[in-house]
Amino acid sequence: WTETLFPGAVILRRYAVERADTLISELDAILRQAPLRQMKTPGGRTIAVQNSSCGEFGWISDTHGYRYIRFDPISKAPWPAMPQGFKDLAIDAARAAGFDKFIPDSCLINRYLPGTKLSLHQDKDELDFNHPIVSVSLGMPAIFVFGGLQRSDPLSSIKLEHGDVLVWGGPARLLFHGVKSVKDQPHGTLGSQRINLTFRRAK
Ligand code: MD5
Ligand code: FE
Repeated sequence: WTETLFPGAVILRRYAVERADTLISELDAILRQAPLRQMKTPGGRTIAVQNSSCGEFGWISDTHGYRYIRFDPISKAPWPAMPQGFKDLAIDAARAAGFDKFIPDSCLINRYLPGTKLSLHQDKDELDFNHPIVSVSLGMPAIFVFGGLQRSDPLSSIKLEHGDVLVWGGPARLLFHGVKSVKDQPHGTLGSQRINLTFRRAK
């Protein structure tokens, strides 16, 4: 079932459950080509969440900043292609939320181990904020936190579970958001990890 959390922000609960096993096996193949790694912030700190990407562009962070690039800086090869099933899921979910022209060119893969959190931030590294972002949660549950357009705005929390899909577009596209420290509640197929796939139009 679906619920609007904020104008432009729609949660499609368990939307991806039937596709999850396929997503996970395709994800395994991607991560063999482009392993998860911990990136550095421009300020020199290590990002707790492990990242990789697939698609035409991958998101990276290093001492030079945050950006989308065509090549994996570890392998120097293009990022693994985005599987058609990933693309279809993102397009279908965006349409279900009312965004019918979304075609992702980037899928950021985030892995949270127990104790990993993601601090409050905005997603501003993309070229055109008119495109929505589609976020797919797999594995362990997490508490997702979102606020308003200013860091100081009041926060709301929502539990994200295996198969839940969130679409952030229109007036919700630049909301501050984060993830609370993930508790160890091992998941049936993924064990002690939470995977989040974030589909974007980077360029
Ligand atoms: C996660 N990842 O659960 C989240 C899901 C990230 C990130 O935040 O940047 O990798 S994406 C949630 C999101 C995306 C775009 C806008 C908003 C939330 N929002 O306005 O709240 O790993
Ligand atoms: Fe984000």
